[in-house]
Amino acid sequence: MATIFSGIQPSGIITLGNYLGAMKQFVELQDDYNCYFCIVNQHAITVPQDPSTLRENSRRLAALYLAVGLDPSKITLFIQSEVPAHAKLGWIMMCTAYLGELERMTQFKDKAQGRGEAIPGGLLVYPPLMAADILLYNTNLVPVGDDQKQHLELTRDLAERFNKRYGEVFTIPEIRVPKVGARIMSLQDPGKKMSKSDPNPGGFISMLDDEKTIVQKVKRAQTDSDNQIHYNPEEKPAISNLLSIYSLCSGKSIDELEQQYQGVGYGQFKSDLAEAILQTMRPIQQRFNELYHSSALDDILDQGAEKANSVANQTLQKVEQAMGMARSR
Ligand code: AQP
Repeated sequence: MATIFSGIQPSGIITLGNYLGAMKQFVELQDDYNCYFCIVNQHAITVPQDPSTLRENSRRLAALYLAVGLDPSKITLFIQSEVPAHAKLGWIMMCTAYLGELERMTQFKDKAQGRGEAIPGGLLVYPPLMAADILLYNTNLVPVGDDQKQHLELTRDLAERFNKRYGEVFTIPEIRVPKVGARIMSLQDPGKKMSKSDPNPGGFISMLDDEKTIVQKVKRAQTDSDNQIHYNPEEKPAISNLLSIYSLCSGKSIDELEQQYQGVGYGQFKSDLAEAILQTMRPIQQRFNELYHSSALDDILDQGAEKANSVANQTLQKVEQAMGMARSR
């Protein structure tokens, strides 16, 4: 069975964008792949985090992974910092990467902007740590949103560079990006992707927002100048984004939705869209509430860490052996 690895940062409460772009695919894949899903808290600390909020968001994220439909008897769910091999291989991948290629990463450029001299070093070396996350599990496929494509290409380059120098140690992973929903945009600025750490909460729908907040956020979402419900991401980015969200939440195709809303105004469209989002979120939030305080969640994370440690340590051993870092007796 081929292996999947994917991670999400507990850098806030995950958004509908994270769900539609990443998590929804995980659920579809869990029966056919050997799956590792990770709460990447070491990535989250590449920008400052409040300790109690980080702890809470990590637990929330664990509960949400399961609440969306992942089955712990089929998948391995764990917290990155509980598997020390990630940081160890991360260092080796940092030594494999070149400064120029790290500086070219668009996420680094975006996140470094406006920080003056106080750019955390972790922002620059985020991609080699991500490469380590993936390579430790001999991953064949990485399901992610469109924004992570560049990091994935770098992961492949680093793995190939390492294999060329030290022998065939790493499996070269493929990327899987969904056809629709790969990049859900901000509700307030359709030129920017929806992000859980957006300082403007009107830009994103959090997976734990209450019903009133969701309805309000959809009502206030930006639209385009004419009053037509038509999919055209270049000319009508705002309404096209809402149509993608509607399509993914309702299961109706974009063509079907365009037909349904011919001659209908934005008001009715938005109120139906809010209802489609609520129908997607209600069962998830209900399962979340059951799981969040349960000790079963800790048991699942303990078992996940045990399994992940055992696989990751084997890969790390191979790497250290190949590089001459393991002592021979
Ligand atoms: N807007 C999005 N549309 C589709 N997919 C998205 N993803 C993120 N935003 C969107 C996908 O979600 C997964 C987890 O992302 P992450 O938490 O590791 O980091 P990120 O991509 O930087 O996500 P955020 O929400 O924007 O986090 P912050 O605000 O902390 O930077 C990935 O598969 C990602 O592609």
